[in-house]
Amino acid sequence: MCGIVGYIGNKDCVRFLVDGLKRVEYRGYDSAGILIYRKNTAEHFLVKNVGKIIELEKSISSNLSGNIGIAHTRWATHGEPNHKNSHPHVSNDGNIFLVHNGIIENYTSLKKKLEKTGFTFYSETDTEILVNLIQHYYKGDIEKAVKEALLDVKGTYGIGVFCLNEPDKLIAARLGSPLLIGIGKNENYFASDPSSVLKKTSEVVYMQDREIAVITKDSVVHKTLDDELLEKSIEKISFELTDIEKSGYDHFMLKEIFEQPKTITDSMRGRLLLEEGTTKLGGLNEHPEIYNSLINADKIYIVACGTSWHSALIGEYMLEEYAKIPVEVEYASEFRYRDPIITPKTVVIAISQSGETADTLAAIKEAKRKGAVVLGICNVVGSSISKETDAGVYLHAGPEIGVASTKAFTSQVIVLALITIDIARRKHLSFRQGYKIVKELKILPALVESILENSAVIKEIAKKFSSAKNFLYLGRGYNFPVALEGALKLKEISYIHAEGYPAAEMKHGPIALIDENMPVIFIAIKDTIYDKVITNIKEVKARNGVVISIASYGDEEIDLISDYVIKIPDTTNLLSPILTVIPLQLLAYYIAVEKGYNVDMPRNLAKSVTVE
Ligand code: UD2
Ligand code: GLU
Ligand code: MG
Repeated sequence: MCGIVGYIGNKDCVRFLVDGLKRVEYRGYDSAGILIYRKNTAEHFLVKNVGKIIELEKSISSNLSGNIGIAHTRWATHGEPNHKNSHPHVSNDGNIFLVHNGIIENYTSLKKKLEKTGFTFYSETDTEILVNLIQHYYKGDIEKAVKEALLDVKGTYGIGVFCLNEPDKLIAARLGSPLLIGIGKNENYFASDPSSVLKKTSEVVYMQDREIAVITKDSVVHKTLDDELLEKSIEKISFELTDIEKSGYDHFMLKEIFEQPKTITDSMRGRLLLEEGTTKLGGLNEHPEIYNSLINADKIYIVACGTSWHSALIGEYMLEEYAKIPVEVEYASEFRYRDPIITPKTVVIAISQSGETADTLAAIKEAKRKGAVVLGICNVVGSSISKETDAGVYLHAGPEIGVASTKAFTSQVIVLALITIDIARRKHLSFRQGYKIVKELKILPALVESILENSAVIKEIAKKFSSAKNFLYLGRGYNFPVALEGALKLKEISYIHAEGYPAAEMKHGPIALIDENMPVIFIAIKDTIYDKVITNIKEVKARNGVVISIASYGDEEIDLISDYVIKIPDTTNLLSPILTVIPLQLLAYYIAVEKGYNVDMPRNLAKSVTVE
């Protein structure tokens, strides 16, 4: 969840490490720390601080310099976010330093063992156990000691190790937490995310589970934990520096909301076949046997968490309506533990922006153990889920940095629509029907653009309601999951309690909450269930509720029964979530800004949830 960065070379690396941490700060920002080694004086410096990287920066003295270093930004799992729990952690003898991303699950038993041999622990972290376990095995060869220690460990880790006795090398290793090596000239780097090294190099080697790397300033040796030498290939980072910068926007989240016309286009690029009234997904066609399993499946499970779970629900509606395959959407964490029924014709689709979501990864492993074909829908190329799945489709939406997901959601819905149309067209969907949807897909980016151009209206509404204590979001059909997503966005960044419901469910309970202080957001576009939604709006108005409607251009009736209306263009039913969600993303964003919160780094959250 956190971020780690390391440098070894001849240059001063303090700035590089701090900037590298800033690139991944959105993943965890409970505390940060840095260990710097200065070769010519053989001195080392350990600086830590609680809070964001800026706090660390404040504690770094202006004359701190060195040519080897490891750095960490933490998302606390074991022990509160205080100074002593911050990384880098140091071994009892002061010789070994460790940054760690993940969880050492058997740390209690390891701790007992180490305590018996005289070790003392100063923090509450699992990480401090590991650094001392490495000391325990250390007999003058740090690489060997790390390997031996890791063979005792259960859990997940991406680690960077520095040993004062062997200051010409850094050790990196991974199991379950992402890690890569950046290749430079007379210097090398490691990082949990490519964005941390991109300023220096676009050439990286992605590490896989149970691999270890010995990094010097001019060499990198890759091995398995069992000491087998590995030939690894160098890959190019697929995005550029501008993709991970705010480019003039106040927040990454706002940039990412406004980027959606482009990211939606990118998710569809090369995948629309208008002349044939269908779509084509290279990632599935490349694996015909796997894809056939999906086409002929008699049941699909979609497993996901959070926002991806909401896109999965939309996928369920699409696949059942058009591809006519029964779909069940499960929280990945539930799926894993409840012995799901997997038959030879069951296919599992896992959705995750980061491709590192621990719950989803665990669900995939469980599904595979039971013999299911597993497909992935991920954004991050080369991520653990993309590697673990039999085949899949990338979103190609570019790095998403705002903690609250926006552009990944719309791209997930796009990809689910593309898969649905291709399968449906192979079955019974007519050319005319397919053509109509593909044509709508083509103009979708322009429609999103037109909603974004009207953001001022939403900003005004946000100002009026920023002090509300509760919000209710209601929608039906394809827009029921959008109601859930709108409520989640508000919770995540504005800390306002919000609930999403299918509009008709309101009268089975939530209606009791409605009074003049309760804003109710209705997704009431002109679709097949429009009339039913209008009835629901009237029910709210009859109880003095305040109604904010997301409605279709040209709908005048809705103006009469709503207090506020946000008008958006129409599209075909299954694609409507891509348009209806945009005002809800903006509303949550503007309310959070109005309340003065840190939109990109909401409290207690982290971008990719790599712990279960
Ligand atoms: C590929 C290239 C794209 C472009 C295009 C041209 C990549 C990543 N994509 O896109 O850049 O050159 O071809 O036609 O280089 N996969 C999984 N699990 C997942 C996601 C993907 O196994 O969760 C696999 C997928 O089955 C495929 C590969 O990763 O083998 C790339 O998937 P994609 O969706 O990017 O494929 P495509 O053809 O759209
Ligand atoms: N489990 C470690 C801790 O709580 C590492 C957490 C992280 O990945 O940031 O310190
Ligand atoms: Mg179903």
